Amino acid sequence: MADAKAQKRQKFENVFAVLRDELLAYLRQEGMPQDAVDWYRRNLEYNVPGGKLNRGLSVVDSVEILQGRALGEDEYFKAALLGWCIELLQAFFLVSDDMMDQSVTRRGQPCWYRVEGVSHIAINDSFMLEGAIYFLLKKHFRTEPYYVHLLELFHDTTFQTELGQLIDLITAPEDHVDLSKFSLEKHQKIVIYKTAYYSFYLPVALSMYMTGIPHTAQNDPYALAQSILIPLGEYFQVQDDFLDFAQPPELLGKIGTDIVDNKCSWCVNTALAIASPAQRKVLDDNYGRKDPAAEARVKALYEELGIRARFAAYEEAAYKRIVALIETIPEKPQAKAGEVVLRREVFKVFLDKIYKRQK
Ligand code: GPP
Ligand code: MG
Ligand code: MG
Ligand code: MG
Repeated sequence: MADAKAQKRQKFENVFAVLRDELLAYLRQEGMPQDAVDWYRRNLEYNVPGGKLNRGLSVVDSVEILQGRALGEDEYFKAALLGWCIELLQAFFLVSDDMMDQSVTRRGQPCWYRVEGVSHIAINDSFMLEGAIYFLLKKHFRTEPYYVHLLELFHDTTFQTELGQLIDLITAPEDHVDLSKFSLEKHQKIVIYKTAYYSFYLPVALSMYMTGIPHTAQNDPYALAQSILIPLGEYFQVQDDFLDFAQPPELLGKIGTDIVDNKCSWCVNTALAIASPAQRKVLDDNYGRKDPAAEARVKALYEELGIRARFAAYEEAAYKRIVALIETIPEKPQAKAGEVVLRREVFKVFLDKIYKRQK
């Protein structure tokens, strides 16, 4: 079982090496100097493959489930390529997010902008991770009837994520802490836009376009998929917020910055809803301060308020709610010969990957 999982990951990772080499060959073909080729290789290798690969692998899983059979070689390569395009998008976001959040570590190593000699070049490096997506899509999908859908999906999702990042950042000014501006409604908006679209809707929608699921005015399986995947993504980002506070960095692979960064996180919103006036004062005085002692006081208050138990209750309720949403899809969908239709399994597999995750 564990072996099958490792093999699956290895097979997927092998595709990355092919794509990396195609990108580097393009730089050489353009006559870029060797140090530029080496730099791009290091950017790609440092930032793209080292994560959990949930998003990328879920394109492959979803295409397999929708087709209801093992994929042929070319089909596998294309699904994996789309998966790697999401991982490139994610790398583009994370390299720049870590600069904006002034984070220290990511995936168990220093954030890219903190690597010796990189610094602000990381801004351009993040753009070049994004550029890789469109280079690869053009090279491999240009003649497919769904090419324009892929482009639109990546463009729309990127813009949605940037909107989410904008509200995440302006709700967390560095120089002015005002907890009365936070609310769970605002939090929900932030997390849906900054995380749910690109992490959950995007991989499934890509697999639906690739398998040719049609999209008509009377029947819109893409809207149905979205109605499940957005709540799933919301749940995932609440986990991210909780783990930022609760999980030791050695296990999480990154050092949490939400308290110091004055973020409108699920934890602070939950604390605000239940704090006594005295506890509220502790939050007002210590949240969003660049001071480890103040951060420790906020963490101690979270413990006192039982944020861990609140999160456990949230997680159970979210799981049940999402299972019920998944059950709105017919258990045995009627498909005509050769027609691909949406299946519960796509969503179940995705939910099971993140339920009670530790990192
Ligand atoms: C996660 O927020 C959101 C993103 C990584 C999207 C960033 C979007 C951009 C347009 C740059 P987070 O800061 O909570 O993530 P983490 O905890 O991994 O730093
Ligand atoms: Mg952020
Ligand atoms: Mg961050
Ligand atoms: Mg976070």
